[in-house]
Amino acid sequence: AFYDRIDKQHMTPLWNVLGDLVTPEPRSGCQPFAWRFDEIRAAMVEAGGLITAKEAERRVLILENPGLRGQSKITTSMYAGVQLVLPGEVAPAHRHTQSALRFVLEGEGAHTAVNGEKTMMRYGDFVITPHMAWHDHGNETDAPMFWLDGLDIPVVSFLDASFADGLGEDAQPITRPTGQSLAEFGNNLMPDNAERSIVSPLLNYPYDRSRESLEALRRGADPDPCHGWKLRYTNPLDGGDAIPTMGTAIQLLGAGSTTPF
Ligand code: 1HN
Repeated sequence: AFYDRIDKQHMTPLWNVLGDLVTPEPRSGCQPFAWRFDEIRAAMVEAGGLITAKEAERRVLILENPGLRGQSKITTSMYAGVQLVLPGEVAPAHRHTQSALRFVLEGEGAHTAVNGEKTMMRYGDFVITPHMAWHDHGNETDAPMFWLDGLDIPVVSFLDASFADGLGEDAQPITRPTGQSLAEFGNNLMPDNAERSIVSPLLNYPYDRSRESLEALRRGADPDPCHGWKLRYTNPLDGGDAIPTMGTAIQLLGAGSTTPF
């Protein structure tokens, strides 16, 4: 009777839920699952025949964790999807409070523009789009381009902090030469007047450079027994993660190696 009475007043007893709120160990609805690129690719090619990148705004198939279906989440805190931009297509300019990262899965030469600078994307590149940065994509090559998107959508939703707007244009004005951010920040150098930021000023961490570092380590250093040779993508301004809400790293595992749990 007490519970019924207080329920009408929007109150509920802690002692009935405490054990579910504060658990002795993390409890996750996530389940381990592997998506195969050949299956994703086939579905994306089909999607390519059904809707254009422009019509879709972003032509993406969301990877939904089997334990979290219907929530657009790959883990409790992350969204992921695979995006296809066909030759001649554009994904129009917009911005939002969610941050995005991209790992290129197939293709070479399509571009992303971020905050007035274009970066040409190649297989294996790691590309970031910080929160509230204008961004658009285009593919002027003659081959389809696929990449994996990761966004901090669940974190931003948790804080009720989603804002977005469109530029009303396919492409934003380009105000900086391609490669400028890499020239400024990619060689352990930075402009004299660079302001500190918790988000990396680098748009693209090219795979050829990351691979070169990993190969040098493989030749000269023992692998970590669990992680192999692993390097984090960093923000050169403060040594933190490239995007603070989603830590990222690139990892090389020796052929035949297994890692302990
Ligand atoms: C977005 O802006 C992109 O810019 C991809 O490529 C996926 C998923 C949800 C919200 C915004 C992109 C997205 C997204």
